[in-house]
Amino acid sequence: MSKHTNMQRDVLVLNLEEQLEGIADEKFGKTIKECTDQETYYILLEMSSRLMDVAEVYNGEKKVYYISMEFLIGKLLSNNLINLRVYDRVKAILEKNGKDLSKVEECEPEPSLGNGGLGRLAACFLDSIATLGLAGEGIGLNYHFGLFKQVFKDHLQCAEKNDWIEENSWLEKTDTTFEVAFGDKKVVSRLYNMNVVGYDTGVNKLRLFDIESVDESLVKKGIDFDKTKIDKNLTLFLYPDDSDEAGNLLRIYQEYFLVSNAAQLILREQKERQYDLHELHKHAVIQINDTHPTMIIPELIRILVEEKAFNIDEAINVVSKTCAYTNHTILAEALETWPLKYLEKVVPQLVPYIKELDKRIKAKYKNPKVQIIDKDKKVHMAFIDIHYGFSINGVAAIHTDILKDSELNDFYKIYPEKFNNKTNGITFRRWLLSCNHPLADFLSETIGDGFKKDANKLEKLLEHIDNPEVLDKLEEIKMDKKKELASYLKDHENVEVDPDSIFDIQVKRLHEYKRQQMNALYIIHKYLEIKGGKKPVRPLTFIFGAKAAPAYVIAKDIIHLILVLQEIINNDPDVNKYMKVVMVENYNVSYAEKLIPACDVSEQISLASKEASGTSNMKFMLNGAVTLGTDDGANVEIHELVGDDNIYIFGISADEVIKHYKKADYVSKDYYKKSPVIKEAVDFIVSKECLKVGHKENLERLYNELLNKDWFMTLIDLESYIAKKDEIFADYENRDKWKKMMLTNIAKAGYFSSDRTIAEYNRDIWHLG
Ligand code: TH1
Repeated sequence: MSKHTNMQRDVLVLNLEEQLEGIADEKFGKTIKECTDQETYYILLEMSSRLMDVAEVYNGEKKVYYISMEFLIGKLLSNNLINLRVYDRVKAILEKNGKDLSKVEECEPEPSLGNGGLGRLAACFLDSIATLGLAGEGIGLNYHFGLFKQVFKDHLQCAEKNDWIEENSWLEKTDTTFEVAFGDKKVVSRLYNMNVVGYDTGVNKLRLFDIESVDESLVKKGIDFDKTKIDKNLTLFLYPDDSDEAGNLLRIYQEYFLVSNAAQLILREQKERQYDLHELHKHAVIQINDTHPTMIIPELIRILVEEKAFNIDEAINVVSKTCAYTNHTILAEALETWPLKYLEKVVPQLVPYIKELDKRIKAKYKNPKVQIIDKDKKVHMAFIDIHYGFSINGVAAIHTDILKDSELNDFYKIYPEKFNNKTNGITFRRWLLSCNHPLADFLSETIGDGFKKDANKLEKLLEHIDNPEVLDKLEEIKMDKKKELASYLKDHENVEVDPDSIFDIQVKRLHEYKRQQMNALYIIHKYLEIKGGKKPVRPLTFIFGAKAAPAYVIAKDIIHLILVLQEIINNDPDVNKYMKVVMVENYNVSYAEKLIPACDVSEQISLASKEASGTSNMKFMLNGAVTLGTDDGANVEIHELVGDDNIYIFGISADEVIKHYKKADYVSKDYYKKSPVIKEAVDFIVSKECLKVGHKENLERLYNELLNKDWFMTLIDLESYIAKKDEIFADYENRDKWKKMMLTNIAKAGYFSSDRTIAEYNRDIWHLG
C-alpha cells in the first residue's frame, strides 16, 4: 500500500464511528441508532466503498483476465468488512447503537451469478488474486435475475426470477460502452465494476457487462420469456433453458457478448498503456474458465487481423501465447460442441477464422478425434482451447490424470507440455473467518492468527490432538452452530430438527452423477429399518440443498422424491423421533454459509471419475466435518492428507468405472435383482406411501430410470454406501475418536486454500510480476 493511500485509510478507520454517523446523516438525516437495519446496510455499503476507493489498485506490467460466464460472489458486506480489516470495529459500533451486524447482513440481496462450484471457484479466485497482491480482474456478465430462485410447490421445484439489483449496490456504473455485432443485429454494452478487495491488501475489479436495451418486463411468469428478442433478453438470466434451439442460440449470443466485450476491454487497455500488440502475451494472460468463453480465441485473432493489420500467422501466434484453458468436467454433455450452423447464424464473422484454425489442424493431424470441426459439422470448443492455447489444466490431481490418460489422451500425446494440474481451493476469508467466527476466534487463541495469512499454519492444531480442552471446545462450537442452524430451519423451512442428532449434509448442483438419489435410497432404507423396529442409537438429520436445471427432468424428479420422503418421514410418529429429512429451499451461497459450519457428515458421493474436483468437500472439512465419499475429485487429496482413519471412503474406483463404460457392461437391473436390500429401497419409490404424497409420473419415471438406465451406477455402490454410512454413524458415538477426526480435518485443510491454488497458477501459468 502506498504511503498516501495508507494515510487516507488511517484517517477513515480512526474515525470510523464519526464517518458512519456522517453517512447516516447525509443519506437519511438520522443517527445510526435511528436507522433501520436496511438503512444501516446502505451506510456500511457506502463506508466500504470509501475504504476501497483509497486502497491500492494493482497495476502490474502483466495482468491476468479471468473470463467466466459465472462469478458466484454471494453477499459481499461481511466479507468486504473482514478483508478491509474493520469487521470487529463495525460490529462493536453497531452493538453500541443497538444493532446486530448479522441482522444487517440479512438485508443484502444475494446475487446468484453462478450455478455452483465453477462460479464459486471464480469468486474465490478473485479474492485470492487480490489477497496475493496480483494484478488481475474478472470479466463476466451482469445477469439481472441470475440463476433462478427455487421455490417448492406441491413437492416440485418451481423457478422464479431472483431480482437482486438495487439502486444502491456494490455495482458501479461506468462510462464504458462497446458495440457488439452479431450476424443479424448489433447491441450496445455497458460496463459495471465491482471492487474486489484482498485480505489486508489492495483492490482489483470484477468487470460485469450488461446491455443498454435489456427489458426486465419481458419476464412474465416464473422464468419464461421470449428467447428470440436478443436485444432485450441477453443479460436477463444465467444459463437459460437449453432444451431447445432458441435456448442454445441465446447461450451462444451471451458467450459472444462476453468475449467481444472482454476483447475490446483488454485491447483498449493495451493501447492506453502504449503496449505493442505483438507483445500482448507479455502484458496479458487470459484464463478461460471452462469452454464457455472459448470464442475469445477466434475473436482476438479476428480483431488483430481485421483491425490491427496483423497477418494471420502473427495473430494466431500471439493469441496462442496469451490464452490458457481450465477444464472443469469430463461429462460429455457439459463439453460444449456447437453446430457450425448455429455459429454461422450468431457469429458469422468468426466462422472463417474457426475454419482456418480447423484447416491447420486437419493439415497436420489425421486423427479424427482431435479435429475442431467434426464430420457432423460440430465445433468442439475445448479443442480450440487445447490447440490454440498454451496451457490446459484440470482442477484436481485425479481429474488431470483422467484428462491425460483417457479423456484427452489424444491431445496429451501431441502437447504433453501444455497439461498441468491445479487442484482447486476455497477462500478461507469467506469459508472460515466469515461463516464461522467462533471457530476462527478459537483457532486464533489456540494456534495464533498466522493461519489467516498462511493457511498451512492450521497444521499447528495437530499439536493439540490429545488436549481434551481443545477437543471439547471444538465439539462445543459445532454444537452451537447446529443449534443456530436448527433455529434457522425452524423459521425458514418449518422443520424441527434435534441439534443432538447427527447432521448429514449434501449440498451441490443436482445431477445424477453426484448421486443425490443414492442418498435418498439410503434414507428409504433407514426409514424401513426403523419401521421394522431397528432404531438408530442417535437421531439422524439428513439435509439437502440443490437446484436442478429447469430442463433436466430426472434431476427434478430426484428433488421430488426427496421432498416426498421429507413429508412422509417427518410426519410419521413411529419414525420422526429417530430421523428427519430437510431439503432447503433456494440453496445459495448464504445458505451454504449457515449449513457448512453445522455439518457433521459431509456427503461427497459422486460416481468415481465424474466429479472433477468438488469444493464443498473442502469447505466442510475446514469447518470440522468428516467426509463420507468416493475416491473422486479432490476427495482423493483429502484422503491422502488426513489418512484412512479420518475419512470414510466407499465404492468402486475411477478405473473400474472407466472400464465399465468402455465395455458398456453395467446393467443396473442385475444389482436390483441380486440384492433384496436394493430392491426394497428402489421399490419404495413407487410404493403406496410415496404415490399418496407425490406424483405418479415423476416417481415412476425415476424408478424406471434407476432400473433401466442408471447412467451413473447408483446401484453398483448402494450396498457399500449403506455399510459405510452405518459405520460413520456408529463411530460418531465414539466421541473421543470423532473429535480427533474433526481436529485432524481442520488442521489438514490448509492445502485447500485458494491462495495456494492461485500461487500455483501464477507460478506455472500466469507469471505475473
Ligand atoms: C464444476 C465441477 O462439477 C466440480 O467438480 C468442480 O469442483 C467445479 O466445477 C470447479 O472446478 C463444474 N461446474 C460446471 C458448470 C457448467 C458446466 C460445467 C461445469 S464443471 C455450467
